[in-house]
Amino acid sequence: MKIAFIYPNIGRKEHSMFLDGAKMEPLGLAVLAGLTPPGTETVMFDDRLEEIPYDGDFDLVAISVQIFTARRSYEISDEFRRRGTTVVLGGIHVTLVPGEAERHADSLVLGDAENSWHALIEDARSGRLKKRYSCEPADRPQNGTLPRREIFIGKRYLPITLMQFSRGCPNQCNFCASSVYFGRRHCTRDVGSVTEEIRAQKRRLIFFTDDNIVADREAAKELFKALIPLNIRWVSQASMDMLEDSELMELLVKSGCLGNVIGFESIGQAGVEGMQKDANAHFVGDEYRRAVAELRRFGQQTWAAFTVGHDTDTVERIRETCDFALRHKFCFAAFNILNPYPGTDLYRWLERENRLLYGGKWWLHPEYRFNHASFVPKNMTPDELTEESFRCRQRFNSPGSILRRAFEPRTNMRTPYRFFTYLAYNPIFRREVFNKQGILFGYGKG
Ligand code: B12
Repeated sequence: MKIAFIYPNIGRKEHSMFLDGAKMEPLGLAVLAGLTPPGTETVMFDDRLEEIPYDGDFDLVAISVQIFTARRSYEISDEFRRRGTTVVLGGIHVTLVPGEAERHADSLVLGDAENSWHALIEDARSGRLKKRYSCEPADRPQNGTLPRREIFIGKRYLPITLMQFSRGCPNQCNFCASSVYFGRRHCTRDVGSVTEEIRAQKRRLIFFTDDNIVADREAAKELFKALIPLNIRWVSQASMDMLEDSELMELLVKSGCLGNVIGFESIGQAGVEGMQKDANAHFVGDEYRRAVAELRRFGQQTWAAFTVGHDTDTVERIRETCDFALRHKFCFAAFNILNPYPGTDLYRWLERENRLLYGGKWWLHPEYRFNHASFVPKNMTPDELTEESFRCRQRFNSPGSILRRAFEPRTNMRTPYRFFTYLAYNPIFRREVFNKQGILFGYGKG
């Protein structure tokens, strides 16, 4: 049996074959390949980097779908099915809107694949594929197997290894798709399996793609202790309440953490309360001064993530958010337009208030463009929200800003390695700002 795994693109710029720019390895597909029983041939195609071979001789095509790639995923699956190839769709978006996805697939996998992938392959082999395979989020991500990274060989990815220690996050932020997918569950892998995985690959720079690597503080401490002798450098995502535990922070630093994506989201108390971001509640009162000072003391090269467009935001407030990020010289920052993902409280709230644009299905709409407002904000027009958030990205990632932030002594200038990382990755993210802004979803054909 031969399975083709596919990671779809968001869309592409007009007159361009692919969305150029540096790409990271799609970990989920290597995990799926690792879960695949022996004796099954697996290949992977990354739509961001290469053509999809629709005429390939595959028994099964397995596509990973996120909301931003849904339109393109359906184009690809429709084209394969038109040619008679069986397609299975899985991933977070499929799980949140199965009724939509099933129109484009022979079979759906809802939830994590760990407990259903074997059964699906057996059924496919014997010609008894079911319409749906549902399973709860895995108790032990990867079920003790290791991702099969051979599927990435020959593709040009950034030299950083993606890996996972835990899945889920106990916080229930009202806009977050992950918290709907996982419920309030958070589960971890065995630490021994993680260290084995690190040793089994060559790179020393790891991106733990956890939703919140410090969600279970004791488990995180166990992991960090085990990482110390491995002498790696790593980044991940974490909530700022980790700063309440100094032992955790000291171990995090010793284990080689360069910094984390931290959801600051909003610089005002009312904004944080409105979105139910409990992890920030203790820190937002002084406009995050203590949090930023602590992060610096620990040498953290923070990627500050903001969401803009909340009911508490105005145009002025969004500008202040950017000023805040520039003032604190974060290593990186994201100014994401708040996006109503189906299944979230935010989506239901905006739907009730009749504020969703594009018929409520912006991710499928032929005119919706990446990084554009998909709902009517309370205190500005949708266009103002689109423009202001783009302006934040332009200001924060301007050459002058990159230079000014470079010389922050306790973070970017702490060691030559950190300085190099800063200088290597900032231009990449600057390019991404312009490459992706305003592209349409999908290619408009298979
Ligand atoms: C790492 C990551 C990134 C990396 C991408 C790395 C890469 N390879 O390119 C970076 C930082 C670049 C990134 C960017 C973005 N991301 Co992102 N990202 C993640 C994150 C944190 C982890 C994904 C991961 O590696 N998971 C680990 C693997 C093992 O799990 P998995 O892929 O989910 O696969 C498992 C199951 O889902 C299932 N499965 C998945 N696919 C398939 C397919 C089949 C056939 C089957 C059977 C099963 C199956 O089985 C797997 C094993 O159990 C997720 C959060 C999350 N929890 O998913 C957000 C997440 C996927 N990202 C999200 C978003 C919004 C974005 C951005 C659009 C942000 C922005 N505004 O710019 C961008 C654009 C993404 C793009 N396509 O270009 C959203 C998507 C929302 C949604 N409803 O789909 C998420 C869910 C975050 C969130 N909290 O809402 N992201």
